[in-house]
Amino acid sequence: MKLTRLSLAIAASSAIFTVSTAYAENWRMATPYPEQNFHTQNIKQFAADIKEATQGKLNITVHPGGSLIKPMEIKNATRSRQIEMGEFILSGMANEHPLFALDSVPFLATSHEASWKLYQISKPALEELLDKQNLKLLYSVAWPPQGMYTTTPVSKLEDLSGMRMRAYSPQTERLAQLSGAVPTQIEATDVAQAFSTGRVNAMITSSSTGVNSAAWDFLKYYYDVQAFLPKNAVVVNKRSWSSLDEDTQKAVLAAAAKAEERGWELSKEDMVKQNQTLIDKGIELSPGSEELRQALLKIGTQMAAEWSKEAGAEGEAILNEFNQ
Ligand code: PCA
Repeated sequence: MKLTRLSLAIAASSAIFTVSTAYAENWRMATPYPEQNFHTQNIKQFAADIKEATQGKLNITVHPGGSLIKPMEIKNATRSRQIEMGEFILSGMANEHPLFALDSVPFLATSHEASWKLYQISKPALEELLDKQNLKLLYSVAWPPQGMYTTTPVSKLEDLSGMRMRAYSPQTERLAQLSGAVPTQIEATDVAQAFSTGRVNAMITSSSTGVNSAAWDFLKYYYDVQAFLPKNAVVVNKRSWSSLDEDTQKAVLAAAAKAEERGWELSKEDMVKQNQTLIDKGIELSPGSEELRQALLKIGTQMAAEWSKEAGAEGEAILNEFNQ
């Protein structure tokens, strides 16, 4: 076939186009939580920082709220390189390995300070575990402490008996079971619907998720028992990571360190701010009765024993260091 001058021009310009697009990497990142949530806001800033630091060489598009990949599938989608980056809640994967459940052992680490300490101690093991799964840990941020939301007042454990409790991890499921409630796995973005249709009438989560789902529309009580602080992890596929040049990798690591620091601060701020929002919106917020707290503590002790048994020597070493 004879090449016309026009087709030659098109061929030449598309060659230039190919070169310039190969220069800019466009990555997709999936996250589970809604746009307004502080983790999501932090991730958006993280992506913006990377874009700026690399002068547009690495451009990450963030898809929040499980819109691109379902929350529980984000980790595997990143692992298989369906997407390059993802955020997931570590304890959501607790069935894979006890290390993923560590931050959600009730009443082991109940403040941001204790949770940070536990994170630092367990980080090398966590990085290694994720590395084996073809994932590089970029950073991790805790949620505010987890409390109990209910549609009817609860002053003792028996009041939870038979309640339909929303769970988001094997640990919250176990906690519901041991409380005498019936657990149902529901994503954070589906909480409002699950309550309004009567599928659940209780949940364990933070004030952040309570506010993000406008809990005052469908329930009345929040017992701020501060049971544990689960963490989200931001990971990148290892092959995608290796495809970046050294300068870009450095820019990503610097942005990740900043995002981690900012995220923990945001989490502390959100706890105070959203507890107040719940009160302002008419939720009855209380620390919970002594009787309820003692009963939950007892459940926590049992779950800690179960965790230790499962986690073996590695778990014991982490707990020993934490308790020093
Ligand atoms: N919010 C998330 C996880 C922990 C939290 O505070 C949720 O409820 O799914």
